[in-house]
Amino acid sequence: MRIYKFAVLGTGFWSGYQLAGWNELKNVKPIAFYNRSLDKAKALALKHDVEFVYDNVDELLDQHAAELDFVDIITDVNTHAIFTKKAAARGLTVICQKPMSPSWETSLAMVETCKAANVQFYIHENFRFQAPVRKLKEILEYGVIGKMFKANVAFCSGFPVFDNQPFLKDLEQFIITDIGSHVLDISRFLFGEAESLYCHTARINLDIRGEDVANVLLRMKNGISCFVEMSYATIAEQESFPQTLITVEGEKGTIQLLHNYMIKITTRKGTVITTADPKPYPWMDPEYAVVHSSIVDCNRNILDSIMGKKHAETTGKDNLETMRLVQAAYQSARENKVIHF
Ligand code: 89Y
Repeated sequence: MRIYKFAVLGTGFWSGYQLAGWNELKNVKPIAFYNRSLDKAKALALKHDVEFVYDNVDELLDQHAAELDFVDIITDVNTHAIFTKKAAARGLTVICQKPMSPSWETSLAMVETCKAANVQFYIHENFRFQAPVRKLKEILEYGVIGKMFKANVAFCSGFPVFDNQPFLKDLEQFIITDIGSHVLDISRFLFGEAESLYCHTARINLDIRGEDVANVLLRMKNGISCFVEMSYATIAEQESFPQTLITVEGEKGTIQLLHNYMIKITTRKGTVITTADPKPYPWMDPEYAVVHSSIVDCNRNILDSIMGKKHAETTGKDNLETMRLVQAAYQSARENKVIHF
């Protein structure tokens, strides 16, 4: 069995789960870690039996490029472009966490840099791989609710997200990049591409720099009107973090993805209920269950592509369309206007 070797760039909060996700796939092995503070890299290396740690990316890449199959960039968004460029310059396949970059121009440049260097470029966009989202898509494809005309995709929470990821507090653009990149991608996954978008934003938590509420109304090319809402300022009777709740209405019925992965399908004949629990893994943090579980499926999809078995869903090129929506949402909110694509 060929073992695919990779380096991890960035060993913060998310990397432990990303590595645990890779461990579930038997033919991959991390061989080197980079982090700007070496101590964190060393601590994670100890856990994953990784010999080489660096606080200088160039050193890592220069010493290991020849044996690496890919790099997995798990740093904060501001460093994605620079690390992608460095890896691509060494001819390495790049996997990069979402959101791809803080701007449309930078995202486009990242895709073009990888294309020019003839290296594969993938975005680790995992929400569309969540078990309930996959199941919802499957049910929609059966056609039970007929022609769809309206949808609501909602990620509204009061979870103390900054405790685990304090750097999110400092982002000038917060929720549309952090969560919008996920839920707008889910909307594309379920309903196809958008033809127009309008967005309102608000900052409710004054301790943070960016917006923590965004309401985006999309007109999809197939006519569906899709309302995508996101908030980290929502005080709800039932906290839903980190679940995306979805309602889709069609001419023959309605499908709802509700709390705890419950799916309700209502037609004129009545309501049928099913569930789609995420696959559990011992390393998952129960507070992030559905997200952590989807890391494995996203990694598998990308690895299958690296192995030449099938196309990955979340290539850089595909994810550019999600980034287009993210940046259009900011522009729409700033200029209070509908953006047409
Ligand atoms: O960073 C975010 C993500 O990708 O999923 C949830 C999260 O950890 C906090 O918003």
